[in-house]
Amino acid sequence: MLIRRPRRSDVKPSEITSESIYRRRREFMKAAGTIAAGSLLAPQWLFSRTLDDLEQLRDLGELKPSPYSTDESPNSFSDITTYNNFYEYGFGKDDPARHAPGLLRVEPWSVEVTGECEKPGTYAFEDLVKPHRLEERIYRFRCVEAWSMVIPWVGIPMVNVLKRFQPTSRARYVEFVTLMDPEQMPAQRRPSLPWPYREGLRIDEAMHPLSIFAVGVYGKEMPAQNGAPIRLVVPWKYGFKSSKSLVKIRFTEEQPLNTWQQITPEEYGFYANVNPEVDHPRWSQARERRVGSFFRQSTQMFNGYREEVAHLYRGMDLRSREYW
Ligand SMILES: Nc1nc2c(c(=O)[nH]1)N[C@H]1C(S)=C(S)[C@@H](COP(=O)(O)O)O[C@H]1N2
Ligand SMILES: [Mo]
Repeated sequence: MLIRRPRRSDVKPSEITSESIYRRRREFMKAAGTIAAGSLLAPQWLFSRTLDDLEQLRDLGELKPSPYSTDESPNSFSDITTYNNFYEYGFGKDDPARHAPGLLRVEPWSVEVTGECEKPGTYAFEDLVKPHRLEERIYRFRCVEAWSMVIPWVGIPMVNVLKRFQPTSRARYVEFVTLMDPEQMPAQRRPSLPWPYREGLRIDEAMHPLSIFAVGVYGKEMPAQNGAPIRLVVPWKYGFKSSKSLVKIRFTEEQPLNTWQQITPEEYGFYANVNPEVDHPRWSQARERRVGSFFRQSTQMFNGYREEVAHLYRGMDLRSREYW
């Protein structure tokens, strides 16, 4: 089934009206003493390109707030959509915003599910998302390059989606693969990376309540440059773990090889948990630059999600290369 909706290329980074409204409403709701951040989606008429353009998605006006959200101030819509890593569109931070919106076709979109599960198959994007209530998750996001942002994602807990595929007892890891299509992703014509981009998680990491499939930011559907129409977000890990524009989910028994580990295993591993005490071989990870702010700030263990996730790594020496 093909659903008509406006192309994401219509979302311009300069289109920040909705963001200021969002912020104002947030302030207002805070003042009014409510914590229902998720209900702060502006009325439909305020947005030209909101998630409710996804006609088939359910109850978008009821975007669910989450206790996992930080109350740190989110970066601007402009920061989030013009300073990106999406090497399929080039290595420059502004390349994705310049090229992805005009080239990436997200309609129709489907995700192939394979490997160790009872319900493999090809799922239309709409069918993947429709049964779930969308949540707002305002997360810290830390790139291994030592910059960070706070991003108000819209998404679905990954566990809720993965459970539907009924992973078998042999499924110990999950692999997440990005679209491979040099027509839509021109840098794939060159072997700058071993395409397609792929990442993986241990199954318990994927099932952790903080892990989400994100389908939007700031209450709008996902901009192309951020990995439309669906990408992972795993906030306690370095940003490279979150594959964009997802087309394949594979349950595996063996630990999958992720793109960056494949290219430079001496620099990147599989786990990539944010850790201020383990430096990158070429730079320190102790501090980070919050995009838009002048001063550097300390990086927190597990990007500030230690309480939630430390138990996943009990007994592992996180300094050892094996767990980089
Ligand atoms: N397919 C794909 N996914 C990707 C990347 C990429 O180059 N290609 N870059 C990763 C890196 S290094 C980061 S920091 C984040 C950036 O996400 P953002 O642009 O939405 O902030 O996407 C990650 N996912
Ligand atoms: Mo990154």
